[in-house]
Amino acid sequence: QYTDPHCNGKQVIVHLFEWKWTDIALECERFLAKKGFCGVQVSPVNEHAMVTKDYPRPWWERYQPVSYKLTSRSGIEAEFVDMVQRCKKVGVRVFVDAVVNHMAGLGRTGTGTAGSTFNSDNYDFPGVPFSRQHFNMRDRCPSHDGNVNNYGDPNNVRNCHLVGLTDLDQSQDYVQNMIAAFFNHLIDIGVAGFRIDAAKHMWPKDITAIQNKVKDLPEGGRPFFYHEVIDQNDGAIKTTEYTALGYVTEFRYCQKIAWGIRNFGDLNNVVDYGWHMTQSSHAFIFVDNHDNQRGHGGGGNLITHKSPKDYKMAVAFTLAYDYGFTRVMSSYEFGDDSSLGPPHNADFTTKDVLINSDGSCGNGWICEHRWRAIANMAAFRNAVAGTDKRKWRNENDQVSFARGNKGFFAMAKSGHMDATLDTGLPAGVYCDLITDCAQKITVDGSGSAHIVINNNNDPIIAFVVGGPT
Ligand code: LAG
Ligand code: CA
Repeated sequence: QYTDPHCNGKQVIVHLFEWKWTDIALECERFLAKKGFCGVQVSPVNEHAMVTKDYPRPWWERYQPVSYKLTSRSGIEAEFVDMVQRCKKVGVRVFVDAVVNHMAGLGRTGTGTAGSTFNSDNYDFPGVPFSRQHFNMRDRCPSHDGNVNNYGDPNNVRNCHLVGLTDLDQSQDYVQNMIAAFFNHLIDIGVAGFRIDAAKHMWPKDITAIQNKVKDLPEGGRPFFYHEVIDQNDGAIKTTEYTALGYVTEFRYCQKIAWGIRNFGDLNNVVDYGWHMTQSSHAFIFVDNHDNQRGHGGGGNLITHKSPKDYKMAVAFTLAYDYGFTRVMSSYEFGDDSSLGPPHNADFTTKDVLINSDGSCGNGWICEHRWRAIANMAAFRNAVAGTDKRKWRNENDQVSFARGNKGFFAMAKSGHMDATLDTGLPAGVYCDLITDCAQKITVDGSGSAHIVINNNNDPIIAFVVGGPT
């Protein structure tokens, strides 16, 4: 249940972090559909605080909801509707980052992005409306200062205020109804599913109650759900508490793939059930996300766009491998400033995504999802979906494997490889997907092929049965 992303079997979504709705609509039409992406995770769509205290308009203001009206820093409701419809028309679905654990943080008051007033200190959000009685108060929260501060205690994690954010009580019928109405509004518009922000900080039974109030998609079927649960074997909350509710984020994979790229030997162990990693059919995976790439939630020594060669290998490998449901990150430049909002004009409106003539992005947008070693691997993952991994080889800082008899993938850390390998694929001439067919690979009648990698920037080769020729 809740595990079908409703995109015709496609396998990869991209998080266009902080993009405006107008730009996402264009990207669906000009790029994502063609490359075989299933969908886009968009930044929170609902009304949020405009933070100026502490920092001028940080990205994280969007994680401080004011109401469920659909005007945000990414655009107004009409633009959102237009985007969802245009993307859907070309087969690309929209997944909404749903922030429903909490409303804005204590100490914040004023007017939100849709014009609603709010006063967090009074727990007053008339734009919904929510008031004091709908929140978890100190009587339900066992921590001394009201904040989440003991990850060993589920009551503390789920009933206290996460970093001072006013914590909704989702056990109440009224609160469930408001959240379900928000979701149902989005489903009416054509959204295919939800990322549940801070799911770790909500009780699974309360999320289930909300899901039970959410309608089927207009075309039939339950919406796709993936729950954000940071479980690094370091607290009381486990991803397995959420697998009945859809997919669950698997942050241990971020750590494992970083180790694997730094030391190819560790790629033998990138999915480690001894480490309690979530079963493949419920693991929602990514190399990095908008938090841990800048040292927020679950951060650490991860691989990001800041080391492009390692990043391309990490993402390409992830898309080739037979584990989980995959999301690709698409970032903007932030240097060392972990609060910096998206590229913006002087009045803090978000800048357009500029597309250069070579297909890369400008105006401060990184667009990892357009890097060819990443973009072209979506088609690989789509083509090999459902197949097992075979012919695994990992030696001399080179790794290669087949997916069933449908695809073959190889990668060389040094940028050089020259080997004759058993691919297990039918005889024929195949196109390397990474180079858009500039390189061809011949598989002989015994399944053998001479695999050559000579590219220090994109040290990867990938080809599939039924691909371009
Ligand atoms: C998430 N997943 O569970 C989001 O992925 C993550 O980005 C959110 O935190 C968090 N949960 C709450 O939705 C982000 C920032 C925080 C930020 C918070 C609220 O990582 O740093 O907190 O959004 O905007 C900020 C300040 C805190 C302050 C708090 C309340 O950094 O110092 O206490 O606001 O005013
Ligand atoms: Ca909570």
